[in-house]
Amino acid sequence: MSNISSVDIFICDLPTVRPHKLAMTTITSQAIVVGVIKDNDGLTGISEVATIGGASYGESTVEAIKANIDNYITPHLIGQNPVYFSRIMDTVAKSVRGNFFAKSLIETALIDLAAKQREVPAYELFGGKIHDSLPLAWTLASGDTKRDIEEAKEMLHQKRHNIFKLKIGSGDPDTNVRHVGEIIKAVGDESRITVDINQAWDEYTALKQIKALEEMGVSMIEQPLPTWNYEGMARLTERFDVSILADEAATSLHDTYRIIKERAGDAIALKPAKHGGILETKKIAGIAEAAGFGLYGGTMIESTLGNAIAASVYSTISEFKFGTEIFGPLLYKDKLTLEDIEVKDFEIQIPDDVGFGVTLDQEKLAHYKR
Ligand code: MUC
Ligand code: MG
Repeated sequence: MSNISSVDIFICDLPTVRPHKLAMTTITSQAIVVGVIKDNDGLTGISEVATIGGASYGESTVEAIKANIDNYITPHLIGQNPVYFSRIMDTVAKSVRGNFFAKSLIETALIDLAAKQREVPAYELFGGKIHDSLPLAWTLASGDTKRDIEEAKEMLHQKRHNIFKLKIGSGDPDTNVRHVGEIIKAVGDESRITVDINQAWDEYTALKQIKALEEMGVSMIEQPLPTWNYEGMARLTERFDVSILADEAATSLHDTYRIIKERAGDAIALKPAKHGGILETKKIAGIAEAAGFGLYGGTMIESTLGNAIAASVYSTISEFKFGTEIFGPLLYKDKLTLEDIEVKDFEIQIPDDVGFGVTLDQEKLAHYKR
């Protein structure tokens, strides 16, 4: 097996098919980072992480990811054997604190390279797949109720999605909850509805609005309170029957352990980038499972490459009580890989090709990189 000869990090901007409105930002173009690691035999491992709204969603920005990899992580990689990705990441962890997105980008490129050296799908390096396909939610977030309803009906018609997540953190809570009611009235019989507040409410707003959402039949409430409010999340979890999902708050293994211990939620949104890679994602899935927490296969809205990485690790996890939302590629006007994602009967199909099953389109990379 051949050792690592180079590490290259590219920042790209990909335009979306429509504005995607969250509490803290509206996405019209997504900043993503692509990692390319080569070995001495000329094989290439590739990976992607996506960030949302500069530094408004989370602490990791694309510029910081690139700078910290180039300066502090790459020196640990050159000359190493990628098959020992676990040992390499253990060494990196001892000298680089935090930087979960950067670590995820590197670890997954190492895994892609190691899998290509062995000519196996990447999931064979962390347990093998359990699922051939997984339920796939779509986020209705155009900012317009009528447009959201039309979009939902079209997705149902195409058998693309029958789980819809509504972004309701921006603007007046009463108006937003009425918007949820209208969508449930229009498509609630054929679909399951969840909401994501992206930390925007205080506890008093949450008490009033979650009661109304629960009565409407919403099946999951995602990150209603700011990340720091563990106690408030625990009180909401205790009070309501509807599931309270920790997303932005559930980042590192240690933060997630605290959520589980304090019951500051009863479900966890997994995302390889926010946890620092696939190995950490599997550990988090394990502690959540041990505590009886439900799992959700989350997304940072990656394009085809990052999405294939999430699909690969989620395929090895036994149960997603709330399904997955790895729809990212469907929100973009274009892609950086030769392959697209495949959706059949409301489920994303897990790619089985070598590595993460995707190849970089060099022309597209050259076009979209900064
Ligand atoms: C989030 O907070 O869940 C994932 C799907 C979506 O629409 O937004 C992202 C971020
Ligand atoms: Mg969320």
